[in-house]
Amino acid sequence: MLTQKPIAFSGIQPSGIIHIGNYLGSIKNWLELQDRYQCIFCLVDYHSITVRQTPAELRKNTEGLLKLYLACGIDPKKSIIFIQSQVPAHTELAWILNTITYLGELKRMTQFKDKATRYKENVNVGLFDYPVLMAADILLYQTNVVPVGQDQLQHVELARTLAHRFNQLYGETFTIPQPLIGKGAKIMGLDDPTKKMSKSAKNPGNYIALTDDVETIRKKIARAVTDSGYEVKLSPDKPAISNLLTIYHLLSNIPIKDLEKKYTDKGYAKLKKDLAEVIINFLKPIQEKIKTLDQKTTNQILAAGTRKAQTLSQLTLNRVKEKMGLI
Ligand code: AQP
Repeated sequence: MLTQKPIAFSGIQPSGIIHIGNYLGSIKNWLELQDRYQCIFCLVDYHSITVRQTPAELRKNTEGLLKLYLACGIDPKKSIIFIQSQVPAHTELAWILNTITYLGELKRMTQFKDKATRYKENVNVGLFDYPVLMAADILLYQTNVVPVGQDQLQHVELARTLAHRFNQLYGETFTIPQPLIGKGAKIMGLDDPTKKMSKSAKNPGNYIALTDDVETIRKKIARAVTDSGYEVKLSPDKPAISNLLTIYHLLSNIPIKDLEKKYTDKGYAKLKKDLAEVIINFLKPIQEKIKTLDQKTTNQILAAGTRKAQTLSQLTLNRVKEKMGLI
């Protein structure tokens, strides 16, 4: 069923509406891989329920995320697209991998520490175990590369460790995956440039969602925090302006040096005003494309992707069970 191309696997949680950080850190790189790799793109809904979701919202966000994948340019003729909870091998392999994962390894995970602080009222076992499920997602498809943002690097490292460990314990079974970190490695929050932009942020002013309308984008960028001073410059002591310049550069392809020159003596307000228009123009074709996608088409794409994912994942799961002596 698969070509001889190396395999790339990645996913996004339907835990909100994806933002330009998800696009620049993740989807933009996916698009570039579609010809060279057999790409498998998952909607990781089991991951998203590690934080409390409203059922109706989760359903809407999952359908919306699928449309956004397609509108951004993920091509179902080239790539396999499916929903994690529709392929049971993911949770089955996660259970198996749990038995070779050490508590200390999971306690070190910065995403767990961060989310356990943010969601104090719901520090559940799933949140702790998230990286093992992610390792299962990746290893089930004999993945060669995992295109993700910088924030997910630690989790991919764990997947590599578990693959090595399993292979040593039970014999060669899993391909060892490599992380692939793109240029838009980490986009920071518009309201707090010391933390990453996050779709589940309480303040919607933290992010620009790919579906935000023109006025919302202008307002959010106008309100984005800035640094002291007035110089438009990429610098560690200017985290807010550096973040805005990075977004501008990645969406327009204009080198940062040229942007710094362009905004010399023009101040932050002009930079923000122009950046808002760059974002609006960038998002326009994506938003237009979403309107053309109907339910019947997306259902057919999902059904085809699920069938392929089920077949592939079962091959690996059967091999794993056999190696372990599970009948
Ligand atoms: N701020 C970011 N900059 C660059 N890349 C990012 N990614 C996420 N935030 C940024 C990348 O997007 C992909 C999908 O992420 P995810 O949905 O699995 O969850 P996440 O990393 O936890 O993203 P969010 O937006 O912060 O979601 P919530 O708020 O639900 O936790 C990944 O490849 C990630 O690296």
